[in-house]
Amino acid sequence: MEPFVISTWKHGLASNEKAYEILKNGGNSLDAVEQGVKVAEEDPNVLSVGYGGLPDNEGRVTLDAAIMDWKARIGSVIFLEHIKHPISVARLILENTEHTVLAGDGAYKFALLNGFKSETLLTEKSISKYKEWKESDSGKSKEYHTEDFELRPLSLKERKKLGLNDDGNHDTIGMIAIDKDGNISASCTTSGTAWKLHGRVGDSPLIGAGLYVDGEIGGAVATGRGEECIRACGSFLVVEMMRLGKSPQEACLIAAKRVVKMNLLSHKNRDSNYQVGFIAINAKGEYGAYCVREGFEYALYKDGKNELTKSKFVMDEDFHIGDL
Ligand code: SD4
Repeated sequence: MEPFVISTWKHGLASNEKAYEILKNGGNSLDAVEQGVKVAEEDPNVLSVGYGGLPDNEGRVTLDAAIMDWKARIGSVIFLEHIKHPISVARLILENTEHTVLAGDGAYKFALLNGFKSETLLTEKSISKYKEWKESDSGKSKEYHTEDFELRPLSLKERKKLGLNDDGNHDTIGMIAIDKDGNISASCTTSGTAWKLHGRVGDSPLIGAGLYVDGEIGGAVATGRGEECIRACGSFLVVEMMRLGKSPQEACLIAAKRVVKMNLLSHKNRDSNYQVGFIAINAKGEYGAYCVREGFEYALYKDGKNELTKSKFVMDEDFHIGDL
């Protein structure tokens, strides 16, 4: 099998570089997806992952991460503070414990016992953004995207004209890799929604929501508003659709439509202006992606090329709720 890797958003490009290097040198997909997303975790300019990630409403950076391999091994950390690489703590849970999930203080103590350092994850930039939010007194959590991100994105030309930055560092980094033996693993890691209620957990560390792998079928990961993905058991749904013979792209489309449907069903008092995106790989080595509305991009490193592609989306102008 020719190995390759796919990940979410523009910050996936740098993470793919690391993962692909491992795959190309004969490494396995589990190492690739752990080492790959660590690149985003340690980048202070990625405002939604690890170090530099934006804090919750109490000014605390609380991290969620999970990893799963083709042997159905799982590691997940929920609401972890002060640890720069939550994905590696998740990996240790997968390798060295009988458990699948550790949360909060327990996860933190487990990390310290295993040699991780306690660090401040706030940066000057994240502190200043937190202060701005506090002063704005909006009192609402926010799906944080880079300044250039809009739910209806501006064209590149328009962005350039407005002088908006183009670093594209939005959202969770989620990654799926298939190695030379055809084995699939997936990972995701995030600081979650900016200014979230203290204690809020998104989809990323929840197996079946933020990610899922069945070694015989394929793997999927999700990004976007965790609440909506959780409602639909998004990543599990993608894998189950592939089990029924759908291509990764078709499976991601079905999951994106399910997200929309479940959001509508539950929408009372809830903002419906959200994004959720899925990426997937099947065991044959095919890949696909789909999202709820325009704006989601994924990074694919395949056949020697690492490229960013705009995902297809459900809600275009022809969208009718009756189609779901
Ligand atoms: C969460 N899915 O915590 C993650 C973060 C994300 O846009 O991707 N936000 O809900």
